[in-house]
Amino acid sequence: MKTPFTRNAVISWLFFFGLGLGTFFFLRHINKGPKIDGIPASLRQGLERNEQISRKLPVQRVLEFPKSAAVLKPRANGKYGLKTALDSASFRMQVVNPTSGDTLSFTTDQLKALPKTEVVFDFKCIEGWNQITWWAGLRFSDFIRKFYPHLLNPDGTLKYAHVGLMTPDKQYYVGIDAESMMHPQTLLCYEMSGQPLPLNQGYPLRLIIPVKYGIKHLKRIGYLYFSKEKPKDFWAERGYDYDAGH
Ligand SMILES: Nc1nc2c(c(=O)[nH]1)N[C@H]1C(S)=C(S)[C@@H](COP(=O)(O)O)O[C@H]1N2
Ligand SMILES: [Mo]
Repeated sequence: MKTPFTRNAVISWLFFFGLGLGTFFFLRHINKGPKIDGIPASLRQGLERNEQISRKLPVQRVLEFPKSAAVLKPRANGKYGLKTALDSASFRMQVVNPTSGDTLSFTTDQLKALPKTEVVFDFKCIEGWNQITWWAGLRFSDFIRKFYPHLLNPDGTLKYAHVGLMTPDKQYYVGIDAESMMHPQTLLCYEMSGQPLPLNQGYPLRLIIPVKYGIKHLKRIGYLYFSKEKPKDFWAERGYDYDAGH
């Protein structure tokens, strides 16, 4: 009769016990080491290596859907930078010109004069939910071509590697690679589901950048700037992936 304690069974148990113990000490070792922006340095380096690889590939277009597929009232998520009262009459998007240092202020009416572009796509939050939503605004690339053509290379790419955005109170801020910002699906957005943006979803102006996770879709754009270095980023400082593309 066979017992559960055959030689092979014992070897297997010891093998898996050793593997578990090894994993435990390996993870403990990683966790005790130096941290970069909230996570172990080796994990951060892993994220950065992924980012270097994805930077070498062109940013793809995300799939678009018919408007009928969009939810009517998309869920609102994240209030950082929206807690300060909004004075809509004095609202401006302030853009710093990196060559002259001058700041230009844009009203939403000035921006609405540019061609209106719509996108219906699957909005994904890193918390694990997603929904098909419908947005309208102007392409960021159209904005640059109209107001900042001197910031473009002859091939149409931006001369600066990154764009930074901040809420008017500077409590929420993101940094985005220039290629994703100049992507044709990236909008300075003023409408959701065919209506003006609700206050908690970024009225009067927010970023919609379908090639990135929700964390990068900054609501209530107060400041926009161009940078050679990575701009500071609220969630990257708290342990998340800086790139947040998908
Ligand atoms: N100003 C600001 N913008 C923000 C956030 C925030 O906390 N503050 N949260 C982000 C996150 S995590 C997500 S998922 C989306 C959610 O957009 P929604 O409220 O329109 O669903 O907004 C992003 N933009
Ligand atoms: Mo999110």
